[in-house]
Amino acid sequence: LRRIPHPPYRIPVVGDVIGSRIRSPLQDSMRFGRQLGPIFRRRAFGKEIVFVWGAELAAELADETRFAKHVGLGVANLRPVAGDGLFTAYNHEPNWQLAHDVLAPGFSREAMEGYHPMMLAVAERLTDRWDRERAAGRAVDVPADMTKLTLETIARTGFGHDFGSFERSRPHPFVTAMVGTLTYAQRLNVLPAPLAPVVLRDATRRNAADMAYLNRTVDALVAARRGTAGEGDLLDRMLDTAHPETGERLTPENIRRQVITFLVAGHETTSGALSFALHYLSRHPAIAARARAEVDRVWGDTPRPAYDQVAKLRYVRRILDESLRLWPTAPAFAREARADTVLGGVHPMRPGAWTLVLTAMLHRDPDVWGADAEAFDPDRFDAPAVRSRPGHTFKPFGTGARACIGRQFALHEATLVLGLLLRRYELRPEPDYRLRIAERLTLMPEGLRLHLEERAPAP
Ligand code: MNH
Repeated sequence: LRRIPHPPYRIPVVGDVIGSRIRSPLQDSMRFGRQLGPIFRRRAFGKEIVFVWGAELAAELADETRFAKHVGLGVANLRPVAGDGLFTAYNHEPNWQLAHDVLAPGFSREAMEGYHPMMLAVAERLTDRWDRERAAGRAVDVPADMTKLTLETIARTGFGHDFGSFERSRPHPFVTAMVGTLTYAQRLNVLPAPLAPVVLRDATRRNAADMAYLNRTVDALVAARRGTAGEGDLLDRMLDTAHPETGERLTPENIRRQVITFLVAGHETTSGALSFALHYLSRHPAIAARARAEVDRVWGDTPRPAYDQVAKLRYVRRILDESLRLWPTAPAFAREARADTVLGGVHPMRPGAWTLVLTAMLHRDPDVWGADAEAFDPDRFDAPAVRSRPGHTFKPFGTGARACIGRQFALHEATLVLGLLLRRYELRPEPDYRLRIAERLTLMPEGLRLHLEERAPAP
């Protein structure tokens, strides 16, 4: 550990508190990373965390023979909510493999094709709303509306449920409760365990109420389905599908955990990714124009693009990739050693020893991304550029066996929505808006509002 640099002003007991703020642990870590280099550590109240963002070290950590997912920090803090659900399960818990095998077909190409009409229907609720806002000359609240969109999408495609988000002026209480538990889980990271119950007494009580609300909502949703035949969505799989080899089924308690997991994991990060992409599009009119031209070319004037027409929006997809490069909305993931090993040839690790990969900084490593790594440029993702980069340098969806199961789902949904929005609107930024990042384990552009204009006719 002594070889690993840490911030210069270390205070006994409390640790590296200078330059640390409770609301921005990630952005603080990014700043420390820039000062301290590709591997560094931070200490708070006796807990020491090692961070890695150098591309070579990160590539080593992606080696599944030496390392595996570590359920720690924010992810572990979500265990009271999500238990042994897919995202928060320990590698050794049998319910991980069981749920993975039962649910993976829900993310196959055929399944995605089935979701496509529902995704489109939800996206049209969004454009209806935005048409009204545009007509009224009102700016739109981007993160709020993207959250409505992505929550309705996962609820409908996965669970045949309608939260009615677009009919509400305030966020659905499910979202408020979810944001509450995510924020709480992040706060626990920053505070020492013995202090948390005292400092966070009110927050802890609110968190218990939030968790109870999430459980009630999900239990009602599951109860409504039991005994009726759904249309083969994720919930049907959870309720009815036995493991193809062992014949095992998910237990009711585990189903509750999975439903919460998918409702949360399935919308919060996609919502952020869409919001960042819209921010950058509003700031780069030439890039927006090029994307719009692609949408016109690939979609023609079909009002409802078909499933196959979405993946053909290659440039729109690069805009998403580039947004996820700069602001990977799940900004870090943890890796633990499977056996005694030496990271980078100099840092010995015992079995179970872990480190946090700072994706948001890995995606800015100048050795990989160049001196202009901070600049938004979707051409970094054209085929020759991708081929010329070393492996394991772009990791917005994590890595290995425990990487994101919803990756294709998110990319299809987000590409479809960006295509529809680009085709319909010119996006104008608020003149004095400066990108600010809200952190609650995930990232979101705070206070982002855009003005919509009817798009200029194609030349
Ligand atoms: Mn998703 C795991 C990022 C969309 C469901 N997701 C992960 C991980 C990252 C991630 C990173 C790995 C975390 C870790 O190693 O600890 N996910 C994203 C991003 C988006 C996203 C950036 C959107 C953009 N995720 C989605 C969607 C769904 C989903 C959509 C569901 C429909 N994600 C999951 C689940 C896991 C996961 C479930 C856990 C998988 C496992 O461990 O088996």
